[in-house]
Amino acid sequence: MNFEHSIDMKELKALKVELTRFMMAYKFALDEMNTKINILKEEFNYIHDYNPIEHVKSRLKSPESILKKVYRKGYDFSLPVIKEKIRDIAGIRITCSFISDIYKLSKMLDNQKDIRVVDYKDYIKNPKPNGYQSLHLILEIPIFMSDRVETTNVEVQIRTIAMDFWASLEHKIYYKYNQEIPGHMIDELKEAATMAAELDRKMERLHKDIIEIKHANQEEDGENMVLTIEKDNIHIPFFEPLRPKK
Ligand code: 0O2
Repeated sequence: MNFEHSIDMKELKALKVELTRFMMAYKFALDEMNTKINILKEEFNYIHDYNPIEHVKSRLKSPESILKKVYRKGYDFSLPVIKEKIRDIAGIRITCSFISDIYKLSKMLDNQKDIRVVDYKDYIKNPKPNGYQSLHLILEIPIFMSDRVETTNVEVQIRTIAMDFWASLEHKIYYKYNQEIPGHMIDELKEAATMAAELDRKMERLHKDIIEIKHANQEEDGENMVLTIEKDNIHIPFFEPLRPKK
């Protein structure tokens, strides 16, 4: 009996190690993606002089939620099947300032050599019947572990502040009413989604106008060139070839 018990414990320990390594790959995938997104954000901020990314939130799906999803979808309870079928174990939600930023950002991610976009769902051009809008990407990225390279899926949802506001309220209502939302609320939510989309379009138009005015007013400032990287100012000495042409 003691012998049997020790075998069980060994198996349990092995399972724990296997599960931990499985989840770790997704945690590293999130770390890697967060670094990539931060670099894009800082570079974009510098080039275009505004911040396209308002907020980034990442989460690992809990083992309980993963198992619930496996059960709900009727998949086999095995790690290779879970890895192949459940593609949102690592999830990142990016909130952008404007709709055009969403597409710029998704293109920038797509252009990265080590990222492969394996699925692309545009719920902005084609909103869901309930009004839900967002751009969904499933990415595949390599994670370099000590003894192997693990190709890992990450789900990226990119949306504007208005879309995010709508989705979080809808999510709350959905759970509050236990998935049976009263008819008048469904209509009102849809109306709110249309208004949110109109607000996004208006804000984008205003933003474009502001940028145009800014460019028109920009003074030529060749004699005072300072590069600011993080908090360090690097002064470029003025000499003739750098003088801006009139
Ligand atoms: P959670 O807790 O946010 O992760 P999938 O079920 O993922 O295999 P599906 O249904 O094709 O495949 O995925 P889709 O359409 O890309 O949507 C997945 C995620 O998008 C959801 O994850 C939500 O986060 C979000 N989403 C999709 N539709 C809606 C919606 O109508 N309202 C809101 N508020 N969010 C939505 P999960 O797994 O449902 O939940």
